Amino acid sequence: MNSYSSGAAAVILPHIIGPQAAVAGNNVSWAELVTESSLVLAFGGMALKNNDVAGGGTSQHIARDSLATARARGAEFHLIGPLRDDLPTLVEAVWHPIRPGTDVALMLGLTHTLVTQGLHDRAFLDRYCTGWETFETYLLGDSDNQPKDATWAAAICGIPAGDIIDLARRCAGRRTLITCSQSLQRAEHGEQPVWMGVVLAALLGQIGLPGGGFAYALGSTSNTGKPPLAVPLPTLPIGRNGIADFIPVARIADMLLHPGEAFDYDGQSLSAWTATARHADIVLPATITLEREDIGATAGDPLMIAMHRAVSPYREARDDYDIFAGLAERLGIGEAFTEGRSARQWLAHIYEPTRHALAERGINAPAFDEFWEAGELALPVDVWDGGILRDFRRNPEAAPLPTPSGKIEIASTTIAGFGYADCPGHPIWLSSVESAGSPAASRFPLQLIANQPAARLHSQLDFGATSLASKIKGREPVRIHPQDAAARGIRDGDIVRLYNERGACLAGAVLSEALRPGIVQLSTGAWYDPEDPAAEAPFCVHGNPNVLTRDAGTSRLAQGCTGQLTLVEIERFSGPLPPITAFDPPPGAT
Ligand SMILES: Nc1nc2c(c(=O)[nH]1)N[C@H]1C(S)=C(S)[C@@H](COP(=O)(O)OP(=O)(O)OC[C@H]3O[C@@H](n4cnc5c(=O)[nH]c(N)nc54)[C@H](O)[C@@H]3O)O[C@H]1N2
Ligand SMILES: Nc1nc2c(c(=O)[nH]1)N[C@H]1C(S)=C(S)[C@@H](COP(=O)(O)OP(=O)(O)OC[C@H]3O[C@@H](n4cnc5c(=O)[nH]c(N)nc54)[C@H](O)[C@@H]3O)O[C@H]1N2
Ligand SMILES: [Mo]
Repeated sequence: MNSYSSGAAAVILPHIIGPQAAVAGNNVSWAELVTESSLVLAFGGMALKNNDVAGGGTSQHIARDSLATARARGAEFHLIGPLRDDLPTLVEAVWHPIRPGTDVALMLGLTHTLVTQGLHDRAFLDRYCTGWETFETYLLGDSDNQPKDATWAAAICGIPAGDIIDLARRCAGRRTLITCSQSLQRAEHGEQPVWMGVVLAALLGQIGLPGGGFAYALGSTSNTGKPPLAVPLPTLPIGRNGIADFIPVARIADMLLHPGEAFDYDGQSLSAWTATARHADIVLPATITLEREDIGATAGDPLMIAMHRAVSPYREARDDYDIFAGLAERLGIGEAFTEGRSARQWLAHIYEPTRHALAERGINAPAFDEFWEAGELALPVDVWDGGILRDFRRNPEAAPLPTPSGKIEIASTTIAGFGYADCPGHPIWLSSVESAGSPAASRFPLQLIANQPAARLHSQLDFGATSLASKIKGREPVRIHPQDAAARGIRDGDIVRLYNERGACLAGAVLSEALRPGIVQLSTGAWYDPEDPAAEAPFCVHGNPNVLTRDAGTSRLAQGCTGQLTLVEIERFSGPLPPITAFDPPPGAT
């Protein structure tokens, strides 16, 4: 997964539980959720709009049916999130409309309740975890005179203390599954909800059991929680980069603005990449998937697709491969890069290991040309085995986790050793610079959720009919609670201006009671359309929320993306509507 998707989680999970890839994909399956889970506590929900999408494509959309079947069996769902539609109505979830960015406080309140009522699994903590005592000191308030009890949590997260206590009791003593959407970690201190989610699951003693414990990103994309493929997928050799340095992708703007300055990352101090260009002056037009040949395949999906060229490339557009081959040629390493193969020849070449593995298993293993002709090929899957957490649960001595202690790290001496105030050695409640109650909220009182769009993937095909149909007078829709709209004289369908000290954008108002009051939601991906590209504070007339979000890392540990949450104010926009120019070619382009 890329750094945006899992920036903070990808760094924190290996410290506390083991490789993120293993934990995200392999420890709790949809099939187990259907047959085993008794209570699902979905932090950030499991929105169907996200579940239909995954890198590499999806041939089987199973989330809706899985959720429905689990519900029909009697599984109890709780949605922890500011938007009611982050779980489909068919699961009849109890909605806990939390204040965004405060999940850690709620989790602490639940944990405190479990501990003080003796409902936690002490034996599990002793056998499988390390650092409980350190954390307990903080939880009970011995270290800061503030017990993290339900009353304390309620004041922060906006969920009544009685509900927190009731929820904690419901979670105990049954097959409870804690899921944590990717969105939770895409905010300031985004490491904390992931870490604290693991701690809560550990306390309930369900980690490693079928359908129980902790599942990261189950429900955020469509190919998590599905059985692994039994054969390798066609992949290109990636070679070895001669340069070992890297930068967390969410920090790229800082690197460009402050070349040469150091920054912290996961216990290291790295020096910045010195770039000369701030904006692209040269554009190399690339084909889109419909204009080229490829193999569609992905780890969680058992169907391999021969992606034939559907339309011929537009004007001078070239495949990415041909662009890079051309660049390699100019660098004098053309042959080393292409190994003498065309794109089609590469497809045939990388298909071979898959064909070979199929043949070895005595399964239908067509030659490449046959596969290409047939258009698709079903791949076998392995039996779901619950991954490293199941093995660890069975025998923690024989199958320790790949963490420093070999156990689940409720407190981490490694992280404590980094000395980061914004990510200390155990999960902790830290308020955000921009949150309800922070000084900035007096000027910008609404919390903006910039989540993934329902009508497209990020910005892709924003000019297409499906995305355009979701717009209001050509602007991206912003959902706002009727109370907040009324207080600002905003009616459904009005064009509004969202602003804060960093920038502003236009959007079309959609009034909705599916939001907690005080929250507005404007998804990402409307093509950036600045009225004046040179303005210090950008004004996007189309509705791209990234003119409003803060470009700061999650913490010194992961430096992940924090684009999900920010503070704004909204007003009706009554001026003449500026035209949308984002879909027009830039001046000078032919
Ligand atoms: N249709 C569609 N599907 C997609 C994508 C897309 O662009 N379009 N993108 C794909 C990609 S790359 C990714 S990484 C995944 C992302 O998957 P996610 O990150 O899970 O998706 P989001 O829609 O950003 O967020 C899900 C929900 O989390 C809730 N939320 C936000 N902040 C908080 C918070 O502080 N606390 C709680 N409890 N809830 C909060 C919001 O209500 C939001 O609707 O989606 C994938 N699926
Ligand atoms: N505020 C806020 N911002 C966010 C997020 C959020 O929750 N809130 N979510 C983040 C997340 S999880 C993600 S994954 C990122 C996604 O961010 P990106 O991956 O950058 O977004 P995309 O719009 O999918 O793609 C970027 C560009 O790739 C181009 N492209 C498509 N196909 C091809 C191709 O075959 N070849 C070439 N060369 N180019 C191609 C598209 O035209 C598009 O211009 O956004 C992040 N941004
Ligand atoms: Mo992502």
